[in-house]
Amino acid sequence: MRLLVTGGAGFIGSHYVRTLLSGGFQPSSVSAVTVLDKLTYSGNRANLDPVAADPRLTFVEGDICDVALVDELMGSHDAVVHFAAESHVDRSIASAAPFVVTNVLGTQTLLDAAVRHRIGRFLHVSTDEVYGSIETGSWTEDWPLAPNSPYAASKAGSDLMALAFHRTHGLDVVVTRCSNNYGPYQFPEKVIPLFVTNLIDGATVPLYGDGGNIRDWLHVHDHCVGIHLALEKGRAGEVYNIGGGTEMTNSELTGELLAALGADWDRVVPVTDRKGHDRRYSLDITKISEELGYAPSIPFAQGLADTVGWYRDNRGWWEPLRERARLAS
Ligand code: NAD
Ligand code: TDX
Repeated sequence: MRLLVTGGAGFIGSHYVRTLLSGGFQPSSVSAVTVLDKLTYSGNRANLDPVAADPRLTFVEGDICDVALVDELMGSHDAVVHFAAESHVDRSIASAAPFVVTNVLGTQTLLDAAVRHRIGRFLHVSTDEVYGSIETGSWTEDWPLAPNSPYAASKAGSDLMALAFHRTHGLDVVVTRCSNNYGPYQFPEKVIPLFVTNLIDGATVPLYGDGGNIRDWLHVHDHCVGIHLALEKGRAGEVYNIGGGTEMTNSELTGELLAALGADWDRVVPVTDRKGHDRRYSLDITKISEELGYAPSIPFAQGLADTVGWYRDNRGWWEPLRERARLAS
């Protein structure tokens, strides 16, 4: 299988490509990988350095909205894993336009080309945020979509577009919806790497609202294992939730991070809440567990300790990115 990976220089996409080319997914029918990435503020070619010399890897710097480029690439591939997106909720509140362009139009551009070239499988990486916010219980895949942020609405648009291309054109589409990822190489604007790098630097951390919002944390490796299972064994036209099974409030998470870095609560600054801040996300992962044998394998305490250690050891990776984040905002 010749695989086209969009957004493969980002946090999750690069973990997927590094693991795939290191033989970390078994079985795997992938023989060659092309990464298509625009290298926006969150894209970083260095994320692929560990596998850069692999002859099976080709890197193409380009935009998923570029119809001619996408058409040319699609013709020489058998399957697509589509990660590329504008991914940060706060940026979508400040300016929604790039989210609609990349997440909706970019996905439609890829889907059109996939139909033209009769691509064998199109795996669309979606998010639990498309379901909205849930007070009690957990979302199953047939839950109605009710996105709240412009980011989530743009992801819901792309998610539904992918499913529509299956129903309308018979394209072999699989959609995965995952919870909050964490791990090494995550851009230091998301809450865990932002807080970790601020604490390492002796700075304060901004906790939104009352700190009671709940997220389900999923190690990026477990997420990628779930994606690969869905790519290899998922049923066409189906949606699979991928969760981590570790729900906690942002205050609880902050407490864990302070403890890991030997800092006190005086480093936490309560700030004005995010507009439209979803209270809780929670995924039911029965379907992917029973059909595809998925189970998260990295305990949160271990994953978080390893992640904190990685940021401690890799200042050279994140320091320039913090400046880039400031310039992009
Ligand atoms: P990221 O921001 O780290 O990476 C996104 C990548 O896409 C970057 O390399 C960027 O350069 C690239 N990109 C952006 N616009 C592009 C364009 N127009 N053309 C080509 N490339 C473009 O994001 P991430 O956290 O790795 O997220 C990857 C995917 O997973 C996204 O689709 C996101 O919605 C989804 N997701 C992420 C999380 C999470 O917790 N991070 C949770 C659920 C779903
Ligand atoms: O400075 C902060 N302070 C704070 O309290 C930031 C950046 C966040 N938060 C809170 C808001 C959220 O409740 O922490 C929680 C997590 O925030 P983010 O890291 O921005 O993630 P979230 O908004 O939950 O969205 C993430 O998970 C779903 C990803 O960014 C999305 O791409 C994914 O789809």
